[in-house]
Amino acid sequence: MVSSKKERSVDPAAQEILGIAAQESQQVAYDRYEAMQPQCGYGQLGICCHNCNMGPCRVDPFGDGPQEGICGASADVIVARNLARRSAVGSAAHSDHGRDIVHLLLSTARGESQGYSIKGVVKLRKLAREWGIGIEDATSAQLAEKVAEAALAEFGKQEGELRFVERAPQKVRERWEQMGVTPGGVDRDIVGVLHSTNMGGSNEALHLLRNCVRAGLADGWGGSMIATELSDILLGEPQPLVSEANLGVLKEDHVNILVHGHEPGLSDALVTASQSPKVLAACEKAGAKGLQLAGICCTANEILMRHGVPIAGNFLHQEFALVTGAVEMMVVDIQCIFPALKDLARHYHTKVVSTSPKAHFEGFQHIEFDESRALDSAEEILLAGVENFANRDPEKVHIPSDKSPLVAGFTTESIFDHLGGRYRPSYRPLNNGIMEGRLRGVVGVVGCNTVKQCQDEGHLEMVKELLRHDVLIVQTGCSAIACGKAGLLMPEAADLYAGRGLKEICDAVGLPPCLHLGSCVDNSRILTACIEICREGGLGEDFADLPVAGAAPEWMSDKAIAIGFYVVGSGVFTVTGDPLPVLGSPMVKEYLTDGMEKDFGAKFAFESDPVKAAHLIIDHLDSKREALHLDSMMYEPRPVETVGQPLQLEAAEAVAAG
Ligand code: NFS
Ligand code: SF4
Repeated sequence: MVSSKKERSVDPAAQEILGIAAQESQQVAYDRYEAMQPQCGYGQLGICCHNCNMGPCRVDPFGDGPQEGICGASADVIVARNLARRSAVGSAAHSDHGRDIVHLLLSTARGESQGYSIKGVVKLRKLAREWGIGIEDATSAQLAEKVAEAALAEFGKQEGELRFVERAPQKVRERWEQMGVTPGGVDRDIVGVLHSTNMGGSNEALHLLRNCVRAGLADGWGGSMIATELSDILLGEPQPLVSEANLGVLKEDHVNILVHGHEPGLSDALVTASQSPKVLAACEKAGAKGLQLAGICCTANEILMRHGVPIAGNFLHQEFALVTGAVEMMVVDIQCIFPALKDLARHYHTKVVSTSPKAHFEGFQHIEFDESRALDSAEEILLAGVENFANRDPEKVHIPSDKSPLVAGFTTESIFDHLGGRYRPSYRPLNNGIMEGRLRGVVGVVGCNTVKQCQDEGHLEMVKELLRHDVLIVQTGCSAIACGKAGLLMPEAADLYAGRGLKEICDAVGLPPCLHLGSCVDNSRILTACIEICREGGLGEDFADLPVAGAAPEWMSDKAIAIGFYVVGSGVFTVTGDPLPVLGSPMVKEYLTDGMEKDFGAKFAFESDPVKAAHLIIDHLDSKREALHLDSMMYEPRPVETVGQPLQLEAAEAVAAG
């Protein structure tokens, strides 16, 4: 039974493309998902182990068959061990990305890269001060070299704690200390957690679950935070800007080149190279009006945040983009890339080019990106894309017209400026808004798309329900793109979706009700924003006190597991759509969704209905508000019937007043 287009995605561009893919007999992920049914129940429940060659072993969830593996590992241990591995893999992915940024900053500081300069000087000086790196009259390059060396040492650190641990509130650090999860070195923590999952290693579920947190914290307060801070230093601190999202950003009369993946180093160089006279001349010669660069997934978010390059789509759009028949080249680096792209590339004329020494793909062309000649490398890649314009088959071109304007480029620091004004930057208005009951709280809605849910529906339904209840939304990753495509990242969205209190705040300071903070490593910006909220005062001194929460309604990647563990491990309640793969162990499920709170100040909830999930969050925010003795909410939630229509307060009041 093939699911309908509408069951697959709420995005009209996606629905249109799914129709075209079917007409042209092209498979996309949803088709492979259906062919995969039924999926392995042991895997879904997390009770399959192949950690040694006596296995694979599985535990019978109905109690008739084996209740432990050949070595004696229980379902609890197997489930927790599998989860710890996945948390470590997610942490490794973000952290290895962070490491590459550090190397690029280092080579730029030493004059060994091409086309990069140190753009975030303010942040560089701030971080140098924070880390006690002081050199009298140092140039930016000298300071950047020292900061990069110190950051690099965070990965291989063998003693002590990660430097960014000092940023965490005292109470959070005390809990980590008690639980033995304070991150001490990015690589060391990840290796330690992986080691614990080796056959005959740790065989206590609770210990393994603490290791899930430890791997996560090494990501959030280590690899990801380093990635964000050093990307800002090297490539510039994002500032709010306007752009567009969805497949309608592709242009029929242009050469369309997409970047997909995660590392900002390559995509940033492609942005620079896309303006080179040589590339533009090549476009003209090829008979194209110009070059349209656009992005998919998090590398898209990186160049959106810093250059306003439009977004072609989120995770599941990687295949849809090729089905437009109008993409000359897709340049990929690392993470979230479907190897299946090669099949669509064969049917259409698209060249798919892998560029990272860390990720090669059968059937893609590999052109390795060399940062010592980044601009030349980027130019060569683009020229090969332009050349492919001649191979485009006009018969196969179908570009949906859908696209939406959006505002992106928010950071912990730029929210500051927006809220308090450039001359009095402060989180005070935000804290006051929460304290006086105009805002219920702040929620991070983040994460992926998955074929297990209707694309974007979870993100959009949850966000709209929260907005209606006066919750300010912060976003990253594919969730931000989902909301961008749907118009929720515009200031006007406050009028259409926000409750009255949230709308008043958005109108007063000119913010959209959903703030796009960047890529998934930029979830670390949510941590630093929470630090600022605590520091500003009035809402508690611990993340666990704050009326805040996290959500990943359509998560799919191991990176999302690591993020979940550092967010919950830092004291912030988090709801996932699909449950984590732990249902084969009632004990593990109970710990994650309940017991964890006494150890870490927060817990997970699993709820696949996005509106119900939003209400779990709303109840959570209200309980935190109550514990803080905050004022009750100033206004009733916005009535459901008015969602999506302009809220004409003045007019409504005038009528009411007669
Ligand atoms: Ni995050 Fe980004 Fe998207 Fe999920 Fe993949 S792109 S790092 S993992 S799918 S949000
Ligand atoms: Fe089986 Fe134990 Fe080996 Fe896992 S580690 S495969 S449960 S024997």
